[in-house]
Amino acid sequence: MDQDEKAEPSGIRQKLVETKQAWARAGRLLTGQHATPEQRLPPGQRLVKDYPVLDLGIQPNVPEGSFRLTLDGLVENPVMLDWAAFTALPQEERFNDIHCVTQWSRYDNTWQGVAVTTLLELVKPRPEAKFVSFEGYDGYTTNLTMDDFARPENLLAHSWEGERLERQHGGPLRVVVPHLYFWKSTKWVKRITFLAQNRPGFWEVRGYHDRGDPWLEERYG
Ligand SMILES: Nc1nc2c(c(=O)[nH]1)N[C@H]1C(S)=C(S)[C@@H](COP(=O)(O)O)O[C@H]1N2
Ligand SMILES: [Mo]
Repeated sequence: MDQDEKAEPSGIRQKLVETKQAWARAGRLLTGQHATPEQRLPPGQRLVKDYPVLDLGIQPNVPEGSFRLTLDGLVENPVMLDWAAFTALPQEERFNDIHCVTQWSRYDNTWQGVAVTTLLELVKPRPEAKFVSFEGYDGYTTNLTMDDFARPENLLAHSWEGERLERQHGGPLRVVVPHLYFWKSTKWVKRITFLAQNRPGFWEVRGYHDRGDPWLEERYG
């Protein structure tokens, strides 16, 4: 395997990726409108009742027994948590709406897991940690600023609507950052790295916006 192949998840649905990249170049789905979160449905979105599945076409099988979550980079206390250690942390619930850049929004989702603020207290990011990079077990990556990650509503979720997250939705563990488009919420999360510099992820290097605020319609960069 050469360096290029290693940098990308293998087995991804290349056609799907190319289509979404072309949409980004063409500014597809943009309405040119802005709104505030008080307007519940962001511009250009439509409400769905089901729960669509969106990923690169690889849904890795990560049994709880072999699950490990690494938090590393610019932190005082880097950790690698197994399933027992993760679920021993204080458990919380969050209730929110989610918004996918491909235009669907889903209201009223209940999640259970560990608050991001709890994890931050555990690892203690250094003051120079201004960005966060995420990696999934499928090789997917994305990025957030520290400010967007540290918000109290954000969760690392193992359950949705009272049941363990299905594998197709990122089980055993996914990130849920509801104030940004859902591509920022890594499924099958494996590693969270704290950085001084921004590190754009899979979609960000393919024309998606660096931040992805749905109410500002930050679909493409
Ligand atoms: N690991 C990983 N996380 C991912 C993705 C992915 O391909 N791999 N896709 C993202 C995108 S584009 C969206 S819209 C949401 C979809 O989550 P869902 O399948 O539970 O609806 O996951 C995000 N997180
Ligand atoms: Mo998405």
